[in-house]
Amino acid sequence: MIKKILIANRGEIAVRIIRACREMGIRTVAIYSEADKNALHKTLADEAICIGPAPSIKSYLNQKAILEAACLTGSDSIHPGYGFLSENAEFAKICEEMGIKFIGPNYKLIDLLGNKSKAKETMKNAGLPVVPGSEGLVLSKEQAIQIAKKIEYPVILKASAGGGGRGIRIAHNEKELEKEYDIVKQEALISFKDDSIYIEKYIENPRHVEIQVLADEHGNVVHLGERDCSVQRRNQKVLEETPSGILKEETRKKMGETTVKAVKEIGYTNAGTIEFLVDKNQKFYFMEMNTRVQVEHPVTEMVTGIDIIKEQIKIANGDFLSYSQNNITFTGNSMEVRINAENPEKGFMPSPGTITELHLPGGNGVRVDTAIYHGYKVPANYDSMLAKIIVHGRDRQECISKMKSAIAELVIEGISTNSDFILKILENQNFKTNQYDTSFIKKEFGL
Ligand code: MV4
Repeated sequence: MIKKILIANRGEIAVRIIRACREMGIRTVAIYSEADKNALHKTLADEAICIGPAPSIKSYLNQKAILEAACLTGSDSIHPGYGFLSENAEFAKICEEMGIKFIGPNYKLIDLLGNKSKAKETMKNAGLPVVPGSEGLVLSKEQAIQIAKKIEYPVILKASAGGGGRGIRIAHNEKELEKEYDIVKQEALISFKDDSIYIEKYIENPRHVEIQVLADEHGNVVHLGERDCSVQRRNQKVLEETPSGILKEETRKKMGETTVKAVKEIGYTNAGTIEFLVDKNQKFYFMEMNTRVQVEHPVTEMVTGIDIIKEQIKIANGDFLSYSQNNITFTGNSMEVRINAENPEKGFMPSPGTITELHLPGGNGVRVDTAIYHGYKVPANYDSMLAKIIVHGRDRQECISKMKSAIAELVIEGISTNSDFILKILENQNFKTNQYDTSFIKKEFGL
């Protein structure tokens, strides 16, 4: 029985997890860095332990310090949140060996799915459609050229150890491929200490659509519909919504069903997200699987009424899923925006500092997930996300109206934020009419 969870994270997601635990009667242990001694997650948890200096590498990524904190506090499990150690297979393995339940899938699946080339092969074998390309890794420049001739340009080179848009290069012809091949190899070696790459056909102007799944430890798998995350700036999501405005009901059904089948097939457990690219002809292709809870999970919670964090904990506890596919229903639309401490006027440069005035929006169908408060000092050491504003409406139009109203109400002073930039997205004609894809921000705002 899970009785005490150490939350190996900070910020809004740590607070989100603490709240779920409190509702469930589970004790919580916060870990915090020296830069986070005034952080909300430290205050809200039942217990808190300082695990090191400000830099992540010495604190939130410090496996030894975190595991010592877990032992010292008698924590029976660890929730890793997102980022940090959440997709670190080695950490999940050590947890298991120490008899601490890692709230996520088995370390072998984290390892497998973290290797993007192996993940693609595995999911292809499990029945998911994939983009045509190399079968596994590309071992030489000559082989890359051969495959590109067959699948035709443009092509995309991807680092197998990459993911989330890191370590990818596009080539429109053989000359570019020769150049980009060397660059992606070199970058992968430096960034990931692993220069293995694969190649595939470059899908132009796709949508990024992902399916949320829950899988218990008894072989039951359900999906919670999709999230459209096509509004991104340099591979960073800015706005997410559900349902996707482009999916036909038939496509949605097929995506959900094939995803559940594949997830069952690979023996995955806990919460997971399967990312797809969807092209103009409603063809969908498996990209990557994320083995953690995601930043944008609230939009799914809004339309399904399912608490994804609570489900993660129940699954880790060995419980059966509380839902079967038949009793999962989807009501209305939901949209989320990420408010970041950054200055769009200065190339979105991070803007840490003290929040001197604060008013967070609220009201019917408006949810704010955040760990900031009046007088809080945003440290320079971590991700710049300050808050997520999530709205729930009858339809997409109502979501846009609610979001504009919520942002108009938002007051954050003392630091710069991207809230005006988000307003411009919400007022953009192509966004309003659902005519956007992953290149939307680049095309519309030149960013
Ligand atoms: C692609 C692609 C087009 N064709 N693969 C970027 C992040 C990583 N998850 C995969 N990515 C892409 N892979 C093929 N074969 C376009 C992207 C891509 C992208 C995907 C989703 C959201 C935003 C994106 C921005 C640029 C490129």
